[in-house]
Amino acid sequence: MNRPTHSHAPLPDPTSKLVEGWHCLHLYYRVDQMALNQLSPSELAEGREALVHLLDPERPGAPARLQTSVVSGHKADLGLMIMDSDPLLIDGVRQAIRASRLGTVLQPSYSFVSITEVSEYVPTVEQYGDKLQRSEGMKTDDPAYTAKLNAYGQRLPMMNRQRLCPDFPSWPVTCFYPMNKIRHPLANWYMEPFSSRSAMMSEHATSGIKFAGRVSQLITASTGYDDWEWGVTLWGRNPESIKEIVYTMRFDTASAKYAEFGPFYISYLKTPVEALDHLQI
Ligand code: 76R
Repeated sequence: MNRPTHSHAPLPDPTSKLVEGWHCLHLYYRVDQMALNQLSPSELAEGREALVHLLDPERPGAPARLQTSVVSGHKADLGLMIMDSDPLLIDGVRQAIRASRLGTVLQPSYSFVSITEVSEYVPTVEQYGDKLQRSEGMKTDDPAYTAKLNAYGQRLPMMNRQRLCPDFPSWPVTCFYPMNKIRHPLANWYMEPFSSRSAMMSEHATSGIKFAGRVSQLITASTGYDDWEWGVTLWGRNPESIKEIVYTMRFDTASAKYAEFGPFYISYLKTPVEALDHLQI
């Protein structure tokens, strides 16, 4: 973007919205059985109804994206993934849960705050062309080269839209975990030149593309927003693909040498009604 830099130029209006893309919040809750036991049947019914409405992604005023899942293991019972251009609309869901009849029942166990981004390693059309010449030895006068370049140029705006304002897949299994690129004296990602980081991310992308149709990934950025640098959300067509992609990527140099990971949450997509039924609320 070309913004005038002389001192009299007006600055953009202060805003909590991003110039492009969305805010993202992953929320995890554990059911407190003691609190649940204390609700009367009518309070419980009221709480259930309010929550089902609140978590309905189609209700008026709902955040742009809202997905509910039930979590395996003791880390959590209920998982929510929420996205919107307005961070306070997202946070409103969290506050409404807390303030509802089920607010004492659903105890927060983990959260992760991030924003969408187009990674600096997504090649521009020009960089993609350079890559075809360098690594695939294609010549610029080859019609196949022009065809590939045009196809990429056509796909790129859609791909970037999906990175910034993603549709959530409805595949049954989802996995979330935060990660960093390490800053160890012997393996410091941030001391590597862009060219070598870019080459490693290209290797990473190549290994990821093999999972097309089985795993859908969304990388959200959290440097400055949460305790890790990225959040990784995966949706799997089946459960084994999640294990397979995470295992396979451990061998990419970008992961093998430079990545460290936080807690993993594996969960199964459900409608709010199904999720509450499953949690026996
Ligand atoms: O966005 C794109 O699809 C372009 C290529 C690409 C980038 C730039 C890409 C492709 N990733 C990118 C960036 Mn990824 N990714 C992860 C993990 O478990 C691990 O070892 C790592 C966790 C998975 C499973 C995964 C999957 N990726 C990133 C970044 C940001 C780095 C930065 O900006 O500095 C991280 C942290 C990260 C981590 N990645 C893909 C995948 C898959 C499946 C693909 C192929 C997507 C496709 O084109 O279909």
